[in-house]
Amino acid sequence: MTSSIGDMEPAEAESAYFNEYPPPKTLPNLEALARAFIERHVEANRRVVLVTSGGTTVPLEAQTVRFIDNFSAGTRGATSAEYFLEQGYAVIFLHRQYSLLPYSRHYSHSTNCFLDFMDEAPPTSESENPDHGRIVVRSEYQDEMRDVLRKYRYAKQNNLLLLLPFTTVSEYMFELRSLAKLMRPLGPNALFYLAAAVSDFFIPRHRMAEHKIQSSEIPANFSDESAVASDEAVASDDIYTGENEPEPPKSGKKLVVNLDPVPKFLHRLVDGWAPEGSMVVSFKLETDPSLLVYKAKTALQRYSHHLVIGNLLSTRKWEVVFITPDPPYERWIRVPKARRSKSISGVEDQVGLAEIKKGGSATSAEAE
Ligand code: PAZ
Repeated sequence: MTSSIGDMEPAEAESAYFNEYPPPKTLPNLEALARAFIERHVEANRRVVLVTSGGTTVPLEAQTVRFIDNFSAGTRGATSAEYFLEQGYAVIFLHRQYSLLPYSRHYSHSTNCFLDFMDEAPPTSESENPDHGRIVVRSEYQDEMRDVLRKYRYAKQNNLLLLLPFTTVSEYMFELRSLAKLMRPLGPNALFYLAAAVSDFFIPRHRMAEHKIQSSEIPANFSDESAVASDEAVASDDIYTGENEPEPPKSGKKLVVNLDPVPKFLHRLVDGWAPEGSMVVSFKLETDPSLLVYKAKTALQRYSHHLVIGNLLSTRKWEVVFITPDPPYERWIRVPKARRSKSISGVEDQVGLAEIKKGGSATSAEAE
């Protein structure tokens, strides 16, 4: 690739990007699962939403030891997927591997260890061995867990939820493109709800180190052949991910990383990949409150889609701003203070999906 992807038109940037990377090995399998899922719901004339969730990684090495990550636990996506299911949608949940999932998020390993919800039941008869008693859900959690379990089972048994993972930004891009194209038969019954935190920068494959980047000089007379075959041994040039720039000092421990912009996939989704008449909702995360509305409005103008939901890192669980092409253009939605308490399982619900009913109006979590 001679010119930078950032300087190209969206369609040109798309082919440059996708030609540079091999598709993920799992893509054919993922496509087969998605095709069958979509066909089933086209037949049932059901609305299908593609929810993206979690952060993408940018590997620094082809055999990846180090990577740059994007912030996102997957709470927004997983919570929203549950609401979509409740509204009668089938959900394709494209998520960062090991991030939060619909329903199980209530009992995740990181915030709410599922073991804390369990107990050993007392023996029900004298003959029952107390050392091999039954494990039960603690009485105070029974109602909430029953509710979650029933909804989870319903979604599973009725094939309403398809879980598809990604890790790197290029996996995400390949999968998003394939899924959007596969969703074409859905037409206006398709909705894209893009809550994933996608890297804006990446290292092009041709500039990426193959092996683990070394922090110290490998001696020139290094000749241990068995070690050379391992991933610990690389030429010291690999420490530098830049191109046409001066070599880094060989003795220094600085790692200079030179990143290219990721092509603006939203352009291609709206203008090319997604079905005619489908709805596209994107999210915008900022940390500087003075930038949020400006950035969200700019995104809406640039990509001409239907809705940008803006949120700030520090307040994202309690307030979001909806930016729309039609009046009221900017609308804040806040969870009232009294409802900001944690649920029994300790996982906060969030603003977001309850307000997006295709063709309907916002209902819940109105501004204070
Ligand atoms: O996954 P989470 O609940 O921890 O965070 C959700 C979020 C802040 C990543 C999401 O609401 C969002 O803003 N996604 C888009 C991020 C972006 O601007 O790239």
